[in-house]
Amino acid sequence: MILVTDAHVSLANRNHEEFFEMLDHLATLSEDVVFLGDIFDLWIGLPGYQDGIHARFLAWCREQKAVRMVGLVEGNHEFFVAERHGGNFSWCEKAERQVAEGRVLCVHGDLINRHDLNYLRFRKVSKSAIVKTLVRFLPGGRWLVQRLKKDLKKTNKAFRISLPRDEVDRFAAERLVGDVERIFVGHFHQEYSVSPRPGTALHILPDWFATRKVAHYDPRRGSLTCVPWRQLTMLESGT
Ligand SMILES: [Mn+2]
Repeated sequence: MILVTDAHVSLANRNHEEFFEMLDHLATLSEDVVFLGDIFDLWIGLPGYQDGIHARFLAWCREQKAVRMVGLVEGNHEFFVAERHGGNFSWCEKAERQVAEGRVLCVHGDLINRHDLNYLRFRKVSKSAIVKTLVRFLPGGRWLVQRLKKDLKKTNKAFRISLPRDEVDRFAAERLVGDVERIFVGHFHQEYSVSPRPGTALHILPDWFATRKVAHYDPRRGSLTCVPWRQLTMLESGT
């Protein structure tokens, strides 16, 4: 399977054309695809708040789920995607999903750091039904979205700079139990791996936004490679 995380695609970031170029390429491969969240810099899955790039992405997923597994875990920059657009994916989750017969856990990662109370509070409010209703029905909805963008920048900054290693290690130890032998995490924009027990590992994957890398994981062999997406063909022919 191919895992893509933290692409932070937006017209302003000028990375949408390359992102869709990558999707075209992924469609030529035989791999399942998991999007680990924050694929878009901002995606509010409500009528009137979506851009063409969101619709284009959904169309790709809808088409590709017929020939492969296409999954999405919402990131902290994505709102109401699971509940409004889940049908476009093989599966779409707000927080996490186990795949490969339960042996692989996919999470975005924004809930790992329990010490980041400001953020956890913000997440609760911004994803709540009340805010959803406000955004939908009040004329102030647009303003609220601008505010949301600012808050996202603020809440993300502090904990992105330093990886909360203790919290990540704790999460790995707590969740690498039972059938789960691998955990894939995005969100932190830096690579990190920890193995609390032999045969188990949690991997924080590189963000597509800065590195253009994706992860290739083979559940049968337990092998993980992170490469720039343009090298995926070589990887395919090499194995
Ligand atoms: Mn994130």
